Amino acid sequence: ESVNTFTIIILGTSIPSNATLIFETELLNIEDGPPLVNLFKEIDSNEDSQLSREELVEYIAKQVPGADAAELEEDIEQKKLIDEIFVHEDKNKDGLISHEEFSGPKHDEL
Ligand SMILES: [Ca+2]
Ligand SMILES: [Ca+2]
Repeated sequence: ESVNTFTIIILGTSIPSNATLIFETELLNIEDGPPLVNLFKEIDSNEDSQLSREELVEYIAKQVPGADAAELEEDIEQKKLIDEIFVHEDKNKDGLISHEEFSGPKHDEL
């Protein structure tokens, strides 16, 4: 059984380790180095250059086999951690993470 660990730490090193979101997934293994994806683009499903909470939850749900966004939102622990991400990433507190605010991988040339 190959279960890799996907951590939301890829969203940014500014997130304290006690707020690390850990998911077991067979889809990703980014522990061995920086991810080669433009994560911002991956999460921004409506391409308005802002990450909404909804988009983040949907993205995370996609990484967890068998989970869906509604389930994640009902999980109090996950909810807390998603809140935590917004506290750290959403610098101007408008409820959206802009491309500028986002501290994870967000450039195509990475
Ligand atoms: Ca968006
Ligand atoms: Ca913001």
